[in-house]
Amino acid sequence: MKQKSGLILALDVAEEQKALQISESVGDIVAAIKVGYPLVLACGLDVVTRISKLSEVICDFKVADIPNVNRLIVENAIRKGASGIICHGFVGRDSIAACVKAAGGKDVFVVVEMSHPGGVEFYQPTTERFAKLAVEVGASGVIAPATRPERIKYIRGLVGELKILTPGVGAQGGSAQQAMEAGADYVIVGRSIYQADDPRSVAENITEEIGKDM
Ligand code: NUP
Repeated sequence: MKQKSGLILALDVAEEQKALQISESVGDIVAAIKVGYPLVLACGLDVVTRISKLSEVICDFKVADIPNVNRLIVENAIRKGASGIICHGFVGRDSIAACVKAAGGKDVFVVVEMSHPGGVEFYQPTTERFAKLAVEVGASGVIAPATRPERIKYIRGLVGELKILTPGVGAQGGSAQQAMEAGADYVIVGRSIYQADDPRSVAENITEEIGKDM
């Protein structure tokens, strides 16, 4: 990912026209646009190709299957123009390694702790193992919670130079600036941007807020 800014847009809308409109308006100021099931299940995987003309695309498919199926999912996303993919950490070394191999040099980000309250239940006790696994299999980075900046700091200590992408800013209560100060490389922001009357101006405000610390 080219570091155009520290902001990644999570585009969880379900209408293609709206998705493309927002992508066009912020494509030049975000580092990437993250596309997940809400958009792809509504519009089909070709939406990835269309958005990839406007921005780098990260497919947040939270891939969590056996190695062979992980490979098939990642190959599909990359073929459609994704430059990165997000997979779950809990499926184990072979499944994550299959994603890295199938990505063929494109970015793979491993979830090591989720941002919602339930993220402390099963993910948090095992974060250290997932983070070490991400390093060992050659992932590009990890997903860590902006809702718990102290955990970003802790995870930074485990993953060294790997990229830390952090969701949970805005609607989930996290602060972009605090997340960056704790050691994140990118904040992932969805509703605060795509539900705003003027998504571009919100995106600009966030890039300015975090820009000071980069
Ligand atoms: O732990 C995670 N938390 C999280 O919110 C891992 C994620 N991938 N996400 C994603 O980030 C979530 O699927 C959504 O697309 C985005 C946050 O959106 P919002 O809360 O800013 O609307």
